[in-house]
Amino acid sequence: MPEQMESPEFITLDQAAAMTAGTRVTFVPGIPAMYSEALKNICFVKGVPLIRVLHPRMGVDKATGEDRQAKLYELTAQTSLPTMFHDEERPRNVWIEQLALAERIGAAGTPTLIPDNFERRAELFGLCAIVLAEDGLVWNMRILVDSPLGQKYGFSAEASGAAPGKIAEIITVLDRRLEAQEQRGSSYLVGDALTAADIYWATLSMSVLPPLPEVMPLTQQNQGMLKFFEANSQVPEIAGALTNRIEKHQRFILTTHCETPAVLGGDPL
Ligand SMILES: N[C@@H](CCC(=O)N[C@@H](CS)C(=O)NCC(=O)O)C(=O)O
Repeated sequence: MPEQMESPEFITLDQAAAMTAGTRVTFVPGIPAMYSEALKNICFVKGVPLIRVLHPRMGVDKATGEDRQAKLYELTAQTSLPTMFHDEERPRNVWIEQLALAERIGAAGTPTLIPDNFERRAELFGLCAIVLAEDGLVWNMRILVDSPLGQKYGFSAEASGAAPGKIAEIITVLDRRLEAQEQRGSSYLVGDALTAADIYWATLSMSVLPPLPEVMPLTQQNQGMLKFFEANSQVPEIAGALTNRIEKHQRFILTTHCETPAVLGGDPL
């Protein structure tokens, strides 16, 4: 009998915006939205307690006829997730500023996710950017197929055609990096300890290499998304770049340093 899945509370965006204390982050219950899942893992490692906020979905509210994301846009001038509120500070909408905030407010004694050494820090942000930034692995993953989300993030036949090659190239850069690190006795991407690069890559790599249910549980809400991730791992160029080393690192980081099974809310299958 699988372990009973924890079901977290979610507050509304209005409630989150009205609060003046605590760290509030937007999620979709039951769905591992990749950037939200990564920020959740970053905050887990940094010991930052999170208050979960319902991300307003795209579209019009049937009752009021209003755009469901109008308030989100008013607060943040964008409509993606996660949005991160902390005390009365300005909301953060982009991974690099969310990471800086988590590092600053993180609990004493938790790992330093952004190296003090600037050479290592340059390596860290370079590796994170090819995964998270525009035209990185996730942006290209999203345009592998034509969808409302793909359309929002620049889908075209040409861009979609080039996406598998770019994704494979990025995976190979990370694989070569892990190989070089292994040769110097490190299981991590940068230096000799866990950094944000490991957490971001291990989490975002789920979009091309979905982990087992013990790590990412199936819910009624995420079946379609996990099937999409599974299909991505079968795209020949991507499959060709996915090594055992990549799989081992993903499993090691998620099961050793992150919360597993992932707590998503929603309805367990
Ligand atoms: N703004 C974020 C990216 C966030 C992002 O792309 N989030 C995806 C989910 S993981 C999203 O919101 N997708 C739905 C949407 O854009 O409506 C960043 O650059 O760090």
